[in-house]
Amino acid sequence: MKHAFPDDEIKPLSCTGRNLYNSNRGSIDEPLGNYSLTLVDAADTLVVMGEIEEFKKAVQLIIKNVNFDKDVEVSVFETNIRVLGGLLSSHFFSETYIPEYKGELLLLAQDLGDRLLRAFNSSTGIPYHKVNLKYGHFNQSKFTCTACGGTFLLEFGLLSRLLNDNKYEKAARKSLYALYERRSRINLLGNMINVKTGKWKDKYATIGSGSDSFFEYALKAYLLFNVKEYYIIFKVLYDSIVKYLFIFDLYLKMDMYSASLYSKYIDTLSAFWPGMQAMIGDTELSEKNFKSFVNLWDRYDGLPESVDVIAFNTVDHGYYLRPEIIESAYYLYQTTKNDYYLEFGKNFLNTLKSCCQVPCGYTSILDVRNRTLDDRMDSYFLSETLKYLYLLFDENNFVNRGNYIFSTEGHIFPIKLWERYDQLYSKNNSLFVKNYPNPVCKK
Ligand code: DMJ
Repeated sequence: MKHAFPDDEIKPLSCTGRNLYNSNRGSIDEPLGNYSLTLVDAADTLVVMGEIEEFKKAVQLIIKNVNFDKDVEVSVFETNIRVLGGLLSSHFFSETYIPEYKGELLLLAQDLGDRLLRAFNSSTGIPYHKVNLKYGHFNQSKFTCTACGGTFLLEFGLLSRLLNDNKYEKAARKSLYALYERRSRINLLGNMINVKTGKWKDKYATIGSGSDSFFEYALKAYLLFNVKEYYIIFKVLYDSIVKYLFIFDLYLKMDMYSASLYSKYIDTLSAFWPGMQAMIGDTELSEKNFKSFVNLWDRYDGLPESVDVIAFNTVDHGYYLRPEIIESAYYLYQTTKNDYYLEFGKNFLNTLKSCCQVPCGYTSILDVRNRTLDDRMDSYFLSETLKYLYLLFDENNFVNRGNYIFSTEGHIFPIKLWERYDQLYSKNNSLFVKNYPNPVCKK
């Protein structure tokens, strides 16, 4: 806050801020939007860590400074998971911890939701990849990734229920179904799609980069809202992934039609999968997969962004402080209570301290082979990585005792008796009936 606010992120080596106007890292800079990204993304971590006074200050700053009426083009997916999700989670906690709170964060979330919604105006219902927050134009690129089209149900579903307006969840469902309906005969999805024609561009199935949170949201939307159709989508795809992608305790990229090997590279994002498997009780498979990532972690003292699993070399050599491996350790510890995961947590913490602690925070490693440092600390480091690490050890934390679900960005949403979508909107809910997903694969 001292060195970077109101910018989006801190450069932890040079102790300055960065935002959309000085972004220089191509697509990995997509989350930037000149909306104090790290503050919004990380506010609920303060509550998890018991820093309620700091949380109150953060909420005041968000209310006073953040607005979305800006001529900036942002990633619809990233803005949803990091900013809209952050606002919603902080909204819930503000209702509990800030007596004078009047719902200002929900109004901001509504405003942002309306701006993002404009990107869903495509012929398939799958959102354009980017949208201009002020004018609503979308980027001319017609391609987007599977996760980018299928990671809205939690945030948009909550917004619909909190505002009693079904338009958000309706758009999120339509996009999810549009992708699901385009699965192959063997129930695999591709990784990149044309939002205008609905044709796959990247015809390989993966649980990693570009697809990961699609599966996570189908499952978690079922858990949060108790809508069985979301579970059917999850289960149909999950079974095929385990059947066709799981080889040598890792999930490889396979051709979505023939299930033949597409690539021998795996990416660090796929380390979230064992955590999700632990959630559904597939512990044995989860532990096998998790140990493969621990082997990589031990070998490189960090998890390289991408690895060739046959040559056993790094392909993208950076470790960007990502949360997935510690997220999975957290879930596995919650379900097994095996000290192995606490030991891994200590190892993770020690590595972070020794490799990455710098004057103004923690920094990414540019190349794990020679330990050169970058000058970046992505907002998810505070929102996710440190949250899961903290919760792994703080067994009696209210989150571990309560009924909550984590969004893909680690935001905390209460599981309660949210009204089911079909009950709430049964009168005008043609989408629900018409597009009921068919779990039997198309011939
Ligand atoms: C986060 O923004 C989310 O976890 C997302 O689903 C995937 N990538 C980053 C963290 O690596």
